[in-house]
Amino acid sequence: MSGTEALIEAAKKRAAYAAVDEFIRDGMKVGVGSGSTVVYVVERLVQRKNEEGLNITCIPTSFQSLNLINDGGLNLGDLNRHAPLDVSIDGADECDEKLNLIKGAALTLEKINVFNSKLFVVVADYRKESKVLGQKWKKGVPIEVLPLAWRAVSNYIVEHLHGKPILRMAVAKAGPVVTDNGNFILDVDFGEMADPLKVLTDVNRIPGVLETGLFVDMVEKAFFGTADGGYVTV
Ligand code: ABF
Repeated sequence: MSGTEALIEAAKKRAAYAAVDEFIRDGMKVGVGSGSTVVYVVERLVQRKNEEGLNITCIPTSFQSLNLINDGGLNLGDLNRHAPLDVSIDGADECDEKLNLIKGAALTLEKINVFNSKLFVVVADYRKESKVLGQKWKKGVPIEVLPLAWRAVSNYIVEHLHGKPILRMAVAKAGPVVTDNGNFILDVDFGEMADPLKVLTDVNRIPGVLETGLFVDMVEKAFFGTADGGYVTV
């Protein structure tokens, strides 16, 4: 691991540990997001279970987070039994100064958990913080689409919303990435988004779109691990 990679990993870990320690209490129902920063969230939850007997129920957002919960020996719950959740903790690909987010491919289950949580807390390293969405994350906004409609949705976005969509392909471009829900992902470059709510609303009204990876006005607090060995909260 290079020096920069080590700094980034340490920053993710500090953000994750700080968020868990501030927000998670015994008996809570906790939404567990996806991604590499969430690995440290679960690591800290497991530590606290072993050290202080923390007893919580975790509701996953992906196959990855389901495995993390099970491998860590945490109690597994599901949304139908446990909503409303007390808090969800998740990563992000970009977070603007109003705490709006661009999220990743597990966006639909992540958004469902967040919508059904009393609080949503974001954990990330310093590279993810920006003024305006689209300023830093250049891979586009992920949109989960039904496979039979991907080309129609893509064409509509080009013609009417002036976005540049790319169908996300699996490694070696053998075929499209398939989500945990059996759908495809369009990564759409909308440039910088001064009004992400408008983009979200315009996209979500297209038939065939399941959900969009823009999380607008959902975050309670964000923790960013910094490059100097600390973390900041917004
Ligand atoms: C996930 O966290 C995704 O929504 C987003 O893409 C990601 C951030 O990943 P990482 O923590 O690996 O940087 O929930």
